[in-house]
Amino acid sequence: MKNIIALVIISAVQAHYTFPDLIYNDVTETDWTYVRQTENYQSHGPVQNVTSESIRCYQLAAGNEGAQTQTVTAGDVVGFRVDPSIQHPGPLAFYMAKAPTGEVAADFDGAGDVWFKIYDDQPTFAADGLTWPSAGLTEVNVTIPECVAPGEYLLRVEHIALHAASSVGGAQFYIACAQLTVEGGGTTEPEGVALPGAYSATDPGILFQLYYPVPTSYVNPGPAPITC
Ligand SMILES: *[C@@H]1O[C@H](CO)[C@@H](O)[C@H](O)[C@H]1NC(C)=O
Ligand SMILES: *[C@@H]1O[C@H](CO)[C@@H](O)[C@H](O)[C@H]1NC(C)=O
Ligand SMILES: [Cu+2]
Repeated sequence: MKNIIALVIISAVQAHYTFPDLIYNDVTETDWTYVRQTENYQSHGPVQNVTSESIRCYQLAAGNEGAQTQTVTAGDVVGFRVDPSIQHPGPLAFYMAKAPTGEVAADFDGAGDVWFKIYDDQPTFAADGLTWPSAGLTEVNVTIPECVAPGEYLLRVEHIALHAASSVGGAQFYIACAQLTVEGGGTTEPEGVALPGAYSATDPGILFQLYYPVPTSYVNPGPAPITC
């Protein structure tokens, strides 16, 4: 009993989170059905080394880890449940990576210059501090761009917690990847970046002083989101 109480207190203090379930057509899947199980599935802790392999999908193990692939239509909204909620301040982003022709998402490791961003957000700036749109959310979602070519994809969610980001390695990355078959769509196959590779620990949006003096701008790390 004591141990359970201690664990509860520790997890409350740590305020960490995971993205275990894909949400599609208002259905929230059970944990790790369409999302590759992450290394932090128990601890809920973050990735802090942006050059480590963990920055890609934070996988517990290589391969698809038994995850299934959800079929969606380009233009649809797809979400992730947050366990328990976005508890730290910082930007939310989504990336996609298309598997090479002939390879299914379940076999795709996401290596190479394959990741393109489809969404990121900005805080509102006020004299008393920054407010992020994702604060406190228990689910986060994104529209699969209508123009992307149909095919097999990984969808990567990333929330960067900035509360301790004023020292190198202090930013906390919460990440997960789901497997999608995208139907419909257009012909766009955007240029991609590599993960790891796209981020440096000293990027202005990663090494960032959140509190005082109160910032008046924020530069999202990585490429700009694609536009259709
Ligand atoms: C980050 O990860 C890279 C690649 O695995 C490794 O070489 C480096 O030592 C790590 N840095 C820290 C601070 O752990
Ligand atoms: C997306 O997430 C937001 C914030 O949780 C929610 O208000 C909205 O209803 C969601 N949209 C869809 C289509 O699920
Ligand atoms: Cu935390």
